[in-house]
Amino acid sequence: MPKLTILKYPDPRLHKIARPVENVNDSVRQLIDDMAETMYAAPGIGLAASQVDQHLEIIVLDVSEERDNLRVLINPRITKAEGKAKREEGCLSVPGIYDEIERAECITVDALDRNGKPFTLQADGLLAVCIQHEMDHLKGKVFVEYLSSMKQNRIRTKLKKQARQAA
Ligand code: GNR
Ligand code: NI
Repeated sequence: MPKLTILKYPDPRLHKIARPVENVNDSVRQLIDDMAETMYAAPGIGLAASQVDQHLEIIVLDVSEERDNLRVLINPRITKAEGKAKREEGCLSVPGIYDEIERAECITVDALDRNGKPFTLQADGLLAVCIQHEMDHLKGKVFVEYLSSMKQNRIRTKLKKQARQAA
């Protein structure tokens, strides 16, 4: 069992804004390892620290079929975004809800790796979608907030009911 718990929408802690990591030290690396374990166990293709109530700019991702290509982005910044693409998204913090969201098609991202070393990544397709989805979490934004308020209300009601029944 992974030791981290994923917050579920509409938990207000999902709306906290993450702060940049100042020093990529062993405690940051421990959090990254725990996040990766939690993402793989879920299973999901990405996880933002915000989702496990750690409000630091840290993302883990793995969009590979084989689940053997973990990517870690610390303090990510999008430096270039081109095109638009619509794709169905889901979220581990909003279980059972899927809807189409429009995002940039191709992005260039600067970030730090798990050793604090800067790198630049160009992404398109599912990886680009996932990075933008995770960066939204760091800003306190959950994908359902792009949907109409009627859809958001329905989702809130459904998830509150699910949480009640689970309790
Ligand atoms: O596991 C996930 N799948 C997914 C599918 C389409 C678009 C985005 C995602 S991210 C999601 C994991 C998650 O909630 N990350 O924040
Ligand atoms: Ni998510």
